[in-house]
Order: sequence, then C-alpha cells, then structure tokens
Amino acid sequence: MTTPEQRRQSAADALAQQTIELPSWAFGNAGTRFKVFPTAGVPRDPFEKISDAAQVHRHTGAAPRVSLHIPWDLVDDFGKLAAHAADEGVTLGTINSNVFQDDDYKLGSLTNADPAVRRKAVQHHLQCLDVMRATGSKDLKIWLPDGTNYPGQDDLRDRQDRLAESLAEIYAALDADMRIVLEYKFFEPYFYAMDIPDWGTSLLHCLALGEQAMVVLDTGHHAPGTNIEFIVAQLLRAGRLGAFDFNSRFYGDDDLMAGAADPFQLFRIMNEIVRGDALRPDSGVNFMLDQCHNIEEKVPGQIRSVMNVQEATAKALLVDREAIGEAQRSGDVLAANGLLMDAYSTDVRPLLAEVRESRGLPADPYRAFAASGYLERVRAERVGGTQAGWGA
Ligand code: LRH
Ligand code: MN
Repeated sequence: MTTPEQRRQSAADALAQQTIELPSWAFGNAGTRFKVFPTAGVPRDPFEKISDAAQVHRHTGAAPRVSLHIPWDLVDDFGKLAAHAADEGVTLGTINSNVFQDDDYKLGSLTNADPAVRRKAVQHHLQCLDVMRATGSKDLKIWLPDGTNYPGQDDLRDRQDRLAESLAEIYAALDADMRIVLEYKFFEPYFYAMDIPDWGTSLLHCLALGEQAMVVLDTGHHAPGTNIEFIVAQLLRAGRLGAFDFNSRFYGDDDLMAGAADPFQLFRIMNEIVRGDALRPDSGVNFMLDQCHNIEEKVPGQIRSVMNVQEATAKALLVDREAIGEAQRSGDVLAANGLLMDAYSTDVRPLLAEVRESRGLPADPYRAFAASGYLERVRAERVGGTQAGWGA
C-alpha cells in the first residue's frame, strides 16, 4: 500500500513533467456567427502569437509547444518562425490543416465527388507536410468539416470510400517519424451526417491507414451525455489515442476554457489517462488545448486553462490505485466510488504551488502574469496592422 505522502511525491514528479500544447489561434480574436469582439493588444501575425504563447510557458512552465494552423499561420520563412519560437523558449508543435474556409469544399474536401476538388484538398495536406519539415513538427492534425445537411444528399458509403482513398494518399507522403492525428466531431458545420462523426469512424480510418495514424479526441465534439472517459480508456486500450483537444462546453462546440464548464469530467478523463499510464512524456498522447477566448483576455485565459488541466491531473494522480483496485475487484461499490471522490475533493493547489516553486516558477502563474505588465505593454506596442483571428 502506498501512503498519502508517497502518492503526493510521485504526483509532484509527474506534474513537473506534464506539458500542454497551446493553439496559436487562441491568441487571435474569436467569436460566433453573431459577433467577433476585437481586443486591444491582440497579435497581428504568427510571430506575435508565438510571443504571447511563450508568456504562458514562462509563467506555468508547462506549455513549451505551440500548434499552428495553415493557412492562418502561413509565413514566408518557417525557419525564421521556428527561430523566433526558440528565442522565446518554446517550439512549434502540431500542424493543423484547414479545408473549412474554401468555397471549393462546400460539398466536401477529401470526400468530394469531384476528383479535382479531392486532389486540391490532398495537395493542401501535402503542403502542410512541407511546413512540418520546415518547423520540425511531427504531427499533422486533420479535422474535416466534411458532411451533408440532408438525407440522400450524397451516398454515405461512397463518401467514406473517397475519404479512405484521399487519406491514404496523404498517409503515403508521411516521413517515417510523422503521424496523422485524425479528429472527429458529431455535428457542425453540417447538420445531418459528418463524415468523421465519432471515435469509431476515426479509429476505423486510422486502422486502415497504419501505425502512424492516431485518433484526436476533442472534448467538445461529442453528443451531450457521452461518457468521454470511456472513449479515452478504449482508445488507450487500442493504442490509438494520439492527442486531445481540451476545452469545455455547456451545449455545443463552445470551445470554452478546459475544466471551466465541467471540472469533474476533465478529472475523470485524466483519471483514465493516469490509470492507463499515458501521462508519461513518451506515451505518444499529445495534450493540447483547442479554445477560443471570445470575451476574456487570451493569455490569462490560456494560463487559467493550463492550470485547470494541471489541477485535474494532480487529483487523478492522488487516487489510491491499490485501494480502489481492491474495492473494485471485491464489488465494494461505495468504497470504490468514495476513493475516487476523495481524490477529486482534494485541494491540489498547494501541491501545484510547491511543484512550481521547486522549479523556480511562480506559485500562482495567473496572478504572476497579471502583475507582469505584459498586457499593458503589448496594448501600447501593437497599434495599427490587422489583428489576427476569425473575421481577420
Ligand atoms: C474544429 C476544431 C479543430 C480545429 C478548429 C480550430 O471544430 O476543433 O480542431 O481545426 O477547431
Ligand atoms: Mn479541435
């Protein structure tokens, strides 16, 4: 049996190594179809986005990578962008393709009935692989907006066959150390059938492609009431969980701060990660945020989100695994549930403050950033130009 102190110490060790990848697009303006609110000091280009993301790492010590979105983050010289990132103490991470803003993809991109449109969409992904070779990134994240709005609009099986063929072309172009991470979403922007609506469909395509294809689980992409931690357990069991897009939601794909809407769900997800020994830096699971800060300041919003993931992880690391295993195997329902809730009910903020201070980081990154004057500085400096983000 481990003692609470032993669990606390091994939790501290694991938390010191945890890293969360930030989305470049979270630092630009974002909103809904009703309104995109501009914010003073918002970045005007990928270099400024990287600088803002680096502030999150500087204060949390847990966000050393930034994922890019193409073409939102297209630059003339990705080597220069990677050098800028290094100067700022971060690296460039996952490359996200984008086939959801081009008129040609109205009836589909990789699934489109028109071979010329499919070829164009495949070409875009091959361009993303070239970006990865320039940035040193290893993961190509594919989320397809592809879908239909009305029954009969298109043949569901033909679209899957076309999708499989297009994905195979992209997969064949991967370097040996690259991965495709394939994201699913149950609705939006289409409202009858999305072509990759659920984890099963993404997994089937990944299994058909090969070992370098993994599933991305975006916590905002499930039907209400879905037991997401069950999907996590199953994908880990299949060895095909490649990455998370963490955010939270009350209703749809709200992309709110991770843990803000449902901290208990985030804890249950991280509990399956810890139980599946997938928190290790070499587990192959990339923990990322995918959020939009429509009304709140973006850098503090990202800092708060990283802290929320750390808190959920810390609670999951404090679960007494031996005791809960015994209670589960002996059918002691209340004891087993009670042991999980004990961990969830633990205030882990002092433990996290200790871990941060032991690494020379501020005990409270959110408060430390607020006191840094960074936002005031960039508001004064970033005058003119076009702010990055939706609607830019
Ligand atoms: C789609 C999605 C995807 C990104 C986009 C910004 O909803 O989750 O991961 O490409 O958001
Ligand atoms: Mn996502």
